[in-house]
Amino acid sequence: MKRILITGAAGQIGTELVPALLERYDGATVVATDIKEPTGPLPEGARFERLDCTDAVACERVIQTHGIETIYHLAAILSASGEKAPQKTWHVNMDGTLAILEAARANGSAVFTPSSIAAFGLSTPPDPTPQDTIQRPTTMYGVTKVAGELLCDYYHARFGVDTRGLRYPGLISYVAPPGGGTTDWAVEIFHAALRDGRYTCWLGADTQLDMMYMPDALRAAMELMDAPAEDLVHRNAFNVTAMQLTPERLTAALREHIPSFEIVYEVDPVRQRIAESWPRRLDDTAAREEWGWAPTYDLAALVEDMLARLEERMAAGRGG
Ligand code: NAD
Ligand code: AKB
Repeated sequence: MKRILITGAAGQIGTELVPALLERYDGATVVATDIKEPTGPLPEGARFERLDCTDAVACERVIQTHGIETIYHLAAILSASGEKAPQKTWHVNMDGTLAILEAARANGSAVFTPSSIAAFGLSTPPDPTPQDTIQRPTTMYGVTKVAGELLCDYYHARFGVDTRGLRYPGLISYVAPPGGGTTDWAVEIFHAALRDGRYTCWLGADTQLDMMYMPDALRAAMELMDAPAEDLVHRNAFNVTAMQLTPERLTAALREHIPSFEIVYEVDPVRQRIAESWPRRLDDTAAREEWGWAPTYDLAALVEDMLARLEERMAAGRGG
């Protein structure tokens, strides 16, 4: 029986990873931890514990008490929120990752830590961005993502901890709201389209970013953790991608379903600058070759599913 712990489990990814893990691993126990309570009840097989990932003693105690085999370390402060509190972002993202890696080392646990397109910067080749390339990010979030990738590599090489990770693009989902990132517009636009029929977009019409639908992101994490260790060369920072979106492109796809949908632009210079420093498209050849990564949702499939699921939730009074 698998025993899994998630940090940051009440966030955009964690909220959906808890049931996804229970579905994939029959009879698993999932300990969902966060500094805030989950917004809804947890499925059978999961339990919530309050855990600040920067508290190294508490991390080690919880991981040891539950005999945790695998940790999905999701707790972090994202890019836009990070620019409002850079020192706190360094503390949560770096001291939290160190505490989790130390607890994993003491307990023999494997660790999944997501990195991001934010780990790249203006001097990185943007389209396509190679797996191994220049990483000089300009946000505190990006700095912590590069440092986190290196720290996870170090814990594997120096202490033999089974660390693995993905560089996620922006993630689009309908269950939990995104947590203060630069790619959040691509989630907000769906809610606004259904609720108001119009969206005021803070990103430029033709600014292109890599994106992925949440079911693919969850499957990628679990498939990477299940991959035979001997097949992995990169381990902690696999580029993965599914589609490339601009506000204009997503608007056109939304109009296939909601022809009257309107978009206006009021660009936020801070988030625009961050977006322009990130890749336009990741090259995910290494992930495809080393552990068989392939996305299933393209833009059309994403839009169709997002709208249908969000409409269901709105009808049930659970979102909008
Ligand atoms: P989120 O902001 O939705 O959730 C993060 C969670 O961490 C929140 O529930 C928050 O309460 C919790 N948290 C914050 N400080 C904490 C602390 N000290 N101790 C414990 N928990 C704490 O973020 P997310 O979108 O779910 O992202 C999860 C991970 O995936 C992060 O590492 C993020 O960098 C990475 N990622 C996300 C995306 C995306 O588009 N969502 C893209 C690339 C990478
Ligand atoms: C953000 O915009 O900060 C995140 C990310 C791409 O890491 N969604």
